[in-house]
Amino acid sequence: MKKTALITGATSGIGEATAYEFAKHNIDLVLCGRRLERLKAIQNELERLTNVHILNFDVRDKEKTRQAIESLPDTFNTIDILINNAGNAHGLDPINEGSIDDWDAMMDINVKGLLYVSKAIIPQMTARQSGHIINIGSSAGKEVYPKGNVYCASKHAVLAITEGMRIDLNPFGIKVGAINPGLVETEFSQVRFKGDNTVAGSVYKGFKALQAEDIAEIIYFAVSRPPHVNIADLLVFPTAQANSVTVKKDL
Ligand code: NDP
Ligand code: 8X3
Repeated sequence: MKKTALITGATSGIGEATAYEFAKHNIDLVLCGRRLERLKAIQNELERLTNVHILNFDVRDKEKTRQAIESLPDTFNTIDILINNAGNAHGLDPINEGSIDDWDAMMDINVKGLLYVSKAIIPQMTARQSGHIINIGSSAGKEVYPKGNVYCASKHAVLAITEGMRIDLNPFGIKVGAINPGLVETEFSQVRFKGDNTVAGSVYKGFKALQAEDIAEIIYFAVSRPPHVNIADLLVFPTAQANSVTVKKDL
């Protein structure tokens, strides 16, 4: 039976690559993000391979999030797979210098946004007693690094929520897991450093970072396991990275 996946943050990086990977494997797609032109362009590309519906909303807006998901047409409203991927870091500052706006953005998008999307989709999964939720955490959800403070806290929260979901949704046979990447070369650092491409580019200089496609392949692996297998928690680094602060660079 053909499955339908809803992917948040599908306009770039890991979410976009996951959309391409899923389309290759004939999974129907509901692609979400704020940048409508990008959503349309990706839809245009992927409709050659599978059925694609786009939803344009900001995960910080709980009402818009609910309405967008409620608006899904019959052919797309059975979500078998939810990929909670939308998120970013905003700033890299010591806690004594951090911006409250940056803190709000990270907690509102990475934590509360993930909850709003999940709240809109979980009831149909519990009703059907089936479904698969993958939350994109981070190595920053497993350790705290200097100046990572609130971003790390948001990703620690994603891991706690993932574990809570897995426990509470266990009676319904719903799979829940987290994929936690280390350094992935996406638009992540452009967002973190507010468009300063020199600083953003320097994050990935001198070593081969993970690519969005590497994570997309792992996400597909997770969703394509047999019914009795759930990948609960996976930490993925580039070979050059040993932990958040130990990266072998040849500069
Ligand atoms: P990108 O910046 O390339 O992608 C982020 C995605 O999130 C975009 O599609 C963006 O879409 C979406 N997004 C951001 N804010 C909102 C919002 N308010 N409402 C709806 N969608 C939003 O980064 P990545 O692909 O790297 O990041 C994806 C996930 O992976 C994030 O959760 C990130 O924390 C995590 N991660 C990234 C790592 C890395 O090194 N790159 C490592 C570990 C985890 P749009 O702007 O169109 O709304
Ligand atoms: C993104 C990876 O190391 O910048 O979650 O926090 S890191």
